[in-house]
Amino acid sequence: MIDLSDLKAVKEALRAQRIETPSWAFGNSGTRFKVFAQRGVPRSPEEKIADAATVHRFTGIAPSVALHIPWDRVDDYGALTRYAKDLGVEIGAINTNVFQDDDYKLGSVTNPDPGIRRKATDHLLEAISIMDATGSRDLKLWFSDGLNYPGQDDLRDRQDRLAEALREAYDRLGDHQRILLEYKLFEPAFYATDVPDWGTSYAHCVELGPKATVCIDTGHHAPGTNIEFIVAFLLRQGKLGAFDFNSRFYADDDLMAGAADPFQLFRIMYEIVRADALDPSHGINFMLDQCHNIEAKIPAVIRSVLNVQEATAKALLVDRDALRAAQRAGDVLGANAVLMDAFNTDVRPLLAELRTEDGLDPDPVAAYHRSGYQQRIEAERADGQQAGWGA
Ligand code: AOS
Ligand code: ZN
Ligand code: ZN
Repeated sequence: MIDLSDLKAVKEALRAQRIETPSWAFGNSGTRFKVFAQRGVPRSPEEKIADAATVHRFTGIAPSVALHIPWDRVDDYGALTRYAKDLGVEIGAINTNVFQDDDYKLGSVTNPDPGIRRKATDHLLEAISIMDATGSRDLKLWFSDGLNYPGQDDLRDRQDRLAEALREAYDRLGDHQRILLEYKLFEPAFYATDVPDWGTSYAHCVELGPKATVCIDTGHHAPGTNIEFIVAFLLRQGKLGAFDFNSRFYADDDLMAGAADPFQLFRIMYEIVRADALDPSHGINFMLDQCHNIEAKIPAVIRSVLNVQEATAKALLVDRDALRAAQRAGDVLGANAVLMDAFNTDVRPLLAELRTEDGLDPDPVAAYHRSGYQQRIEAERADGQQAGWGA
């Protein structure tokens, strides 16, 4: 059993933890079959930011919100940034969208038509200009580009086109800005995807230079993939830039982080702790990328933040000296037991204590329900808008 009495260092590490919420998690979303509308969802980027600020108010560890262009397009990004600041949050990663336009049927930056490639690359450059105005560090790129049929286009030419667009965006980055290149095994393309896996993303990032790093979306792998290995590998190479946390049972389900496989989340967070990469100064952006199709959105985002926090607390509890000793001694069962001991520890009392010490409610979800915020937004926001996916 782990001794929970003297945990000063663990608490300090948890206090420094930061999780970024996605603006699109607060809006209506659904599957390709149906979008179930909810009452009180945001009608504007400002209202999404207000909801993100509410999540931060109850959790204390979610002080930034990622935007998505064009879903969060406004005339004055400086004003939006100030609005966010006044509510106690910052604007985080800027996500691009080169997947919701008829022009992109055959791809965006890898499209065989140079005119369409130009349009897609210009969107990436526009996103960097928005980052200049918001002070954002991260440009997050996910390309839906790919092929449905063998022979449809030239696999290798498409890599050249991708590299060319990435280079143009990279060269436009300011000193403190960087590219996060996300990968995804399949969907919407089914035969071949142009950035299908971490290796492809990693290779492009290496080619680009130090300001390009990989974003791991936990829902974007084949079943059974050992994600913590990818985390460990990329950390060792200094090429892990960010996470899009969410849960998957089958494909890119975008369910709440830590809901489907809390053990996997713990194993991932252990690799982060193992590399001393939890602190924001290390530069990893721990984001959520989720859509709450049937559950209430704000409590679901709060729950997800808490799930990541719980997995982190358990990872911090791993007795690393004992683990290393067992590993060096070749004690297979002993080493495994050290890890499982931490995973099986109930960290909820510790986290409740931490929140109370920091002036937060020990139970953020219950506090949210008591706060009256949900009733207020349901009354104030007559008709919400789509998050974008169902639009
Ligand atoms: C798509 O499957 C990805 O997970 C992206 O991160 C996407 O850009 C994000 O969900 C919002 O645009
Ligand atoms: Zn993602
Ligand atoms: Zn995804």
